[in-house]
Amino acid sequence: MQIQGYDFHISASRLEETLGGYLLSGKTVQIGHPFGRTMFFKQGWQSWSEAAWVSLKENPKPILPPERRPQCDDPAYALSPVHSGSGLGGIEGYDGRMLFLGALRPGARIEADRLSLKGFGEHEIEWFLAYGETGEVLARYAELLATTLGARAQQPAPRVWCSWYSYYSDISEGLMLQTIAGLRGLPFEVLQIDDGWQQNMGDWEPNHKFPSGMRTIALRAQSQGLTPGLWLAPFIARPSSKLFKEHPDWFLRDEKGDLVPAGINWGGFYALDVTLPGVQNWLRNLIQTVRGWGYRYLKLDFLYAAALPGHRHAGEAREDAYREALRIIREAAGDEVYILACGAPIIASLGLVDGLRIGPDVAPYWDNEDRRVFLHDPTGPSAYNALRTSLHRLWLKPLVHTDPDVVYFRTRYNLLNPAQRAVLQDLALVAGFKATSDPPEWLDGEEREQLKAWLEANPPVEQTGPYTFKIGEREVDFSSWLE
Ligand code: 9PG
Repeated sequence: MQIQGYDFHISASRLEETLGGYLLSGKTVQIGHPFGRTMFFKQGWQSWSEAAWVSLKENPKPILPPERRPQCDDPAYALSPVHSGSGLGGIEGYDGRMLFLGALRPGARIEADRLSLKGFGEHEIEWFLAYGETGEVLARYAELLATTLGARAQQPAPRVWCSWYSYYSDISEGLMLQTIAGLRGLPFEVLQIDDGWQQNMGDWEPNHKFPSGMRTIALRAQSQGLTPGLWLAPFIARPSSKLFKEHPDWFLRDEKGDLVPAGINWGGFYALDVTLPGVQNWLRNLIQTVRGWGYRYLKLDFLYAAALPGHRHAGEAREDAYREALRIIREAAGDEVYILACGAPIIASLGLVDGLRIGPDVAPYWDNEDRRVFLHDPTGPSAYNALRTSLHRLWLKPLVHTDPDVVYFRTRYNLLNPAQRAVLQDLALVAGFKATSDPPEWLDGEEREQLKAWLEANPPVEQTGPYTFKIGEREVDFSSWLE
């Protein structure tokens, strides 16, 4: 069939025209193309997974070491010899436009090679097929996703202070109260406590560093006009947790009955089978508990774990199981609680969460070359990895607040040079999500003023090309930073 002057061979069980393209149906659909070994628009599975244009001239290289794969991208395709992505994908045509295929529901995979673009899923799926300018095609796809999955990005995103990228897990009640006091006069809306407050992964009660309990900090934040925010990883637990010891039968296992490893940090951790009624009740209770402490902004992390391959009680497709668990969390939290999904399957989270991390962690240094180059892992913490993947996920903006992770204004404990700090600050402006972890005490007078001005500024942002933007009167070009 001819589309925009090119010959494509389409196999699908149904094809009909829609605004800007076609709607296809099928468990598997395939589009034969004439473009050969061109560039592939890859969209990794979850927040931290790579999103980028990659060349079909080189074979994909599996991430090393193998144990890290479950927390980097969809482990089911870690060894695939074919380039692939989650939910959507495209390939570059001779004229620079894109042949695009995107699923209109969760649980889909896209593969690309020199002859075809293929979509497949665990069940019958509806797809959007188009050939056109990348920006236009992605905008139309986002419009269709809003009708099938919903969109929740109406208000501007809150300005967030997050404890992770300065103190990491070395936080305490005293430090958080001191930070709240130091933030007086800076226009933040959320004070978010990250990893380090809990007893264990799985045991979501305050540890000895928070002797007065979590309510105290929530109250202090509130009294200063800040929405209290809390980090949780509700779908995972370490084997040393009370949760795991009391309910070993709640965890995801494979067909042989062996536990499915969900990641390697903290000595390894496992994923809950979120289709079990007992687990679903536990999730409801957990969310109601932290809500009861006063938290109205929840950063929910390592969410991919609920959608890992495994044998589930309800036998549901894994992204459907994940989405149902997220729906239960949304219901328990209520509509007004802000949910930021992190380490989260992208498509399956849409419509249920307010914010979505769209890249790997930033770090106070530019590159993570050992992991990126020698271990083929573009998900390691670094400013560069965060910039690259986030820039290729900005098409999500009409559907969800896109969080490219924090920016830095501090020079203390920071290897980023001024231009590198500025590029992250601009990325946050174009993504529309402002956050930092800089403790007020670490900033000198000038840095504090710069942070304040950046938080206050609200310049209009216009995308003028794949990597170029107008921010107010400034032309910003990210392409030179992508090598
Ligand atoms: C807290 C952190 C912060 C951060 C999150 C997430 O693959 N990994 O080993 C890996 C570890 C930590 C991590 C991401 C990946 O960071 O993105 O903002 O909340 O957890 O532990």
